[in-house]
Amino acid sequence: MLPFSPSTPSFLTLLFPAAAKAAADVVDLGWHAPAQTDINNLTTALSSEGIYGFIFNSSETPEGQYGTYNWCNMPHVRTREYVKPSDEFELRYVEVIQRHHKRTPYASNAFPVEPYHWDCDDQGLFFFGQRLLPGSAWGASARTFWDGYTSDINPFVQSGWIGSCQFPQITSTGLDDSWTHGADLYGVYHDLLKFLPGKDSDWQSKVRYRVTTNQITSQVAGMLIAGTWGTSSSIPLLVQASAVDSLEPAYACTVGSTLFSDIKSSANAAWAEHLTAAAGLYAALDAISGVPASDSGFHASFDHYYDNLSARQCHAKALPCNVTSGSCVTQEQAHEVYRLGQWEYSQIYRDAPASLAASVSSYGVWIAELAAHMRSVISGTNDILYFHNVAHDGSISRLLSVLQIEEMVWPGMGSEIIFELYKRTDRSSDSRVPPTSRQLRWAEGQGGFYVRVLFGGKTLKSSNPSLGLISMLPVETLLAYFDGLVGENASLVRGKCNGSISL
Ligand SMILES: *[C@@H]1O[C@H](CO)[C@@H](O)[C@H](O)[C@H]1NC(C)=O
Ligand SMILES: *[C@@H]1O[C@H](CO)[C@@H](O)[C@H](O)[C@H]1NC(C)=O
Ligand SMILES: *[C@@H]1O[C@H](CO)[C@@H](O)[C@H](O)[C@H]1NC(C)=O
Ligand SMILES: *[C@@H]1O[C@H](CO)[C@@H](O)[C@H](O)[C@H]1NC(C)=O
Ligand SMILES: *[C@@H]1O[C@H](CO)[C@@H](O)[C@H](O)[C@H]1NC(C)=O
Ligand SMILES: CC(=O)N[C@H]1CO[C@H](CO)[C@@H](O)[C@@H]1O
Repeated sequence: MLPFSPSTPSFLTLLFPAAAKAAADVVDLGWHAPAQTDINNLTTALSSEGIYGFIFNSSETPEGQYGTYNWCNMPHVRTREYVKPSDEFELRYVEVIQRHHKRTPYASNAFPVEPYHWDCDDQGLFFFGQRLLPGSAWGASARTFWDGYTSDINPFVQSGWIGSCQFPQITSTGLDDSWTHGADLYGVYHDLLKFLPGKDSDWQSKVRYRVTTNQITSQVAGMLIAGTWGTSSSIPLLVQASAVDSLEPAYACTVGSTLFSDIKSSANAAWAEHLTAAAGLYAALDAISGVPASDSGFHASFDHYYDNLSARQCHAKALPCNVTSGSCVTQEQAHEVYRLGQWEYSQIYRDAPASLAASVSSYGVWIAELAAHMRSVISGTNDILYFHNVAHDGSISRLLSVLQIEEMVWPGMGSEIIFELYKRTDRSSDSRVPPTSRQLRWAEGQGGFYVRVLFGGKTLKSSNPSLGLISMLPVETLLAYFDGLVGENASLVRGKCNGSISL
């Protein structure tokens, strides 16, 4: 990778010239391999037992085990476990990005014959337009909601799942998880840290919520906001146009798509090896499900089987059986699917050296938006305290890839990454930021802003030596890393996506 050399004076250069220059000169923009663990070890994925102590069959994580990976409801910050920084650090800004909570499977992940129902008659999807202009002669909209049903007359049967849900739709218990998630965030950032304003204050001018155009993110946001603020009033959800949305991400990025396809192709020896080694498992699952061996969607990766099985288990539904032969998917087969799914996510987003370039190009716009939010807080031109994004596993995975997380996992339902921006207030204090050997501390006494990144409520550890354990990292280092990869205001991203800027 080329060292980052800004051609125009950036915000940081103007505000903290020495710090920004030092950061740009020394920050490491290269890809660094993740740690070797069971998750990215193909032998373990294929031939161990269980699923590494992870939870796949309930949203509840037993007390005392909170923080454990739970596919149905990933850990997030809560007052009980939250580690409060020392008093010399004053919180100035929080940006949260999370995956939506648990849902039905997607239509594409159903087996050819789906005798099982998923019904959603116990909830309404409220959907209506209403003028925002005050004093409109036509008044407020009725609170209309979608009431899914199947017609006895309609001869066209939708392929895939049957039932009154949309596929996908956040389930009722997934809505409950969303509410709890919101309440827990208020517990930490209001009750514990006294950072967010109270429920009866003008909190709406201090916070922003953002979703993708996939409706399930709005379903989560409504419940999350109610859980946080105890409100049932009208709240705007920021959303970009569906063809260019950076949060999902949905903007066209040919180079990024090609890099990801190459990782998931026989051109990648590790990928080819895992599919070959899993042939027996595939044959067994196909015989039960009736999925033809020629179905490329099911056989390009374990994604579809994983979603089909895990969505059922998270909702306490039995593993599927073949009504003709009577044989059923066993728990051990399901666990092997889950282990292989974890291995695949680590391969796609971390182990493959091209993963960084693929994620940088396809998620670079959101990265630049985050950087811009932090810059405007630092320069005092933004009084938003809290920005909350509701997104997808593809969003969280790309962000973990850009941050080069040391141990990649498939981000489960409700997975949460938080960026906390602090200002160090007490410069005379003797207490020092604990130095980590390879992190750069040149910014001490310069801007005085520091970042902590939490994943699943715990400090995120990066394999990139410039980032390391991202706890009170001088913000100049993180911004120089982001700028070097995507450019300030995403200036490099279109070029990286269309191949006019080499990666
Ligand atoms: C992968 O796991 C196997 C079986 O536990 C072990 O023998 C091997 O050393 C591991 N590979 C790496 C690279 O850690
Ligand atoms: C969930 O899975 C764990 C481990 O596989 C098992 O011990 C537990 O009994 C299961 N719980 C339910 C409700 O099936
Ligand atoms: C069930 O098993 C039979 C016999 O192995 C197979 O022909 C069929 O495709 C399987 N799937 C379903 C959904 O019946
Ligand atoms: C980035 O965008 C912001 C806001 O639009 C602007 O103030 C700033 O000058 C831009 N920075 C660069 C380097 O173009
Ligand atoms: C590729 O992106 C660059 C940088 O934004 C742009 O100037 C150029 O027009 C784009 N080329 C094509 C073929 O879209
Ligand atoms: C693997 C699996 O669960 N397959 C199932 C996917 O879900 C449908 C319906 O729930 C089952 O019929 C399939 O067997």
